Amino acid sequence: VTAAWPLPSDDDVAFYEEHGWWVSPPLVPPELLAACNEAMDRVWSGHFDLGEAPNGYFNPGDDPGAIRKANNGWRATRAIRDLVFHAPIAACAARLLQCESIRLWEDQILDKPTGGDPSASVGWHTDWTYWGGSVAEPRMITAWVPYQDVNPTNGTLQFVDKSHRARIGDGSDFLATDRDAQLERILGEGGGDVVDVDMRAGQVSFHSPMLLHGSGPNLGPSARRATAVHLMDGALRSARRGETQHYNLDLLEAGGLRVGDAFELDQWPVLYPAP
Ligand SMILES: O=C(O)CCC(=O)C(=O)O
Repeated sequence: VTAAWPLPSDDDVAFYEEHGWWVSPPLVPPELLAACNEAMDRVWSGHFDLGEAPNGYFNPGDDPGAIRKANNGWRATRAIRDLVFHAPIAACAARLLQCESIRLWEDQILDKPTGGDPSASVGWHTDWTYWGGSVAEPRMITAWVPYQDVNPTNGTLQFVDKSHRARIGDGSDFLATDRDAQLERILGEGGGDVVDVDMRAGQVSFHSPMLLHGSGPNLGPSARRATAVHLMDGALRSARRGETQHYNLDLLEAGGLRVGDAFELDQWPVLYPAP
């Protein structure tokens, strides 16, 4: 069976393993991105067409220059749900992670207002900093889906190339705004190669949970919007380690599973093989 979209080739998988990231050809149709854009407007105004508020949604009165972010938009609106379930995304993730099945871990909807405010930036961090206390292994991957073209001007995603091999943990902070100083603190003298991902709307970038990444302020003409679809190997087991746990661990136990079990509840739907 040939897929209706281009899956990562063996060379692409090797690139992902070496660099810790990979950018796909166009995978998401413009109509779906337009629907997500409208859905994000509705979420920020407090309207959830699937009935459930995402967690941490923006409140009117919050700093208008700062980044707006909410988790699990797929439970709040049909359009974001369609994006999270868009089959090519999880199919590419399965190829890159080389696993049999993919489940959703969570999504994040992200809106970076224009105006250049440093509080719209995203500090350097690894996703593992936030997830590693709750899962057994880093068999996870993020698919980042911008709703419009992205470039260094409008605050595209930035990766420290190959940093997934460096096991960087300390100093990772999504909320940091002193990004240059932060990067120096984390990487020390030698520094690292920062890659600004330049993408056309419809492309998807994938990164390892161990890869250091962040994004700068938005100096473009309009908001820079994206959904990060955080995915895991469907067989990944939960664990409890260190001091901080992700809220998914509480949800797993509240759903009647035990720490050590895989995340086999509707909260974490199987996205590949496509349902
Ligand atoms: O949208 C951004 O700038 C940050 C996204 C991010 O941190 C992620 O996708 O893991």
